[in-house]
Amino acid sequence: MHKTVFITGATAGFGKAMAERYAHEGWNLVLTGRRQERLDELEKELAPAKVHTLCFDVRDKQACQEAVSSLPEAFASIDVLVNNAGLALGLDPAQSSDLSDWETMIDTNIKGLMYMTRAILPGMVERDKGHIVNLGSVAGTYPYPGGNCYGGTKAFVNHFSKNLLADLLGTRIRVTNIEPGLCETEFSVIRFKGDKASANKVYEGTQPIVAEDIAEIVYWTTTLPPHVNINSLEVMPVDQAFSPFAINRR
Ligand code: NDP
Ligand code: 8X3
Repeated sequence: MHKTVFITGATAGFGKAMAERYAHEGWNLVLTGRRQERLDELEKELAPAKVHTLCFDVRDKQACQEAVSSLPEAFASIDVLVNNAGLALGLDPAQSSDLSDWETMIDTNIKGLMYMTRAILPGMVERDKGHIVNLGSVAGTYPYPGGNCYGGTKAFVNHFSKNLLADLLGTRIRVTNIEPGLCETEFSVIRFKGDKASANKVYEGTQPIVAEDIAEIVYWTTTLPPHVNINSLEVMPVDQAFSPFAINRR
């Protein structure tokens, strides 16, 4: 019996690499994103893997619910949900950030993740089987200038993940929050709104994590013996570390 993984945001970055990883291991895949042409391309690339694509915006509560209830029987028993769809917008200080960017991050990273979880979790509880993997971030633990709302959304993901575990005690359902640091995907191009020069600077002269690294880690957390739960996993490139507190001197 094939297992089924449901990955949100599979059209790029971590989500696409995870789709490739799980397909390689013979899983059935439900892949989502807002760009149908990319989903179609990915489905072709992953053949002969069994793939079901769903094109919708995770900010749309009804679309999330309908996507899950529309699943054909072969894909309806989800073993792993990866809440990966998400983004950062802007790196301006809070006082001059664009409020609509904040709303988009909250609607996607927090509310979208909640909608998908709420749509899929009852089935997992009924089957007493399942694993929810959330994409948090080091930004959810460590503040940095310009991280403001993005970091806030990922702090939510961290605490929401742990609170899910509290509710799910007594079931066989696992919950994991993956917290990556510097990773090269389309993330920075989106953050800088298409400004590729600024995006490239983020990774210049260093060796960031790549999407395949995260895919491997996520795959590993979901294939450990069923009595083992990785609560959270923080991962940074060797080329990234911490700074002392910043102090203003007058
Ligand atoms: P990418 O920009 O490469 O991919 C983001 C994916 O999310 C795309 O497939 C995009 O699909 C999807 N997505 C974004 N908004 C929506 C939406 N409203 N509805 C549906 N899908 C959406 O970024 P990453 O792969 O790097 O990011 C994946 C996750 O990892 C995010 O949650 C991010 O915050 C987190 N993360 C990233 C890090 C990094 O440095 N790269 C580090 C730590 C965490 P489409 O546009 O087709 O809808
Ligand atoms: C992405 C990592 O440090 O750019 O979540 O916020 S960071």
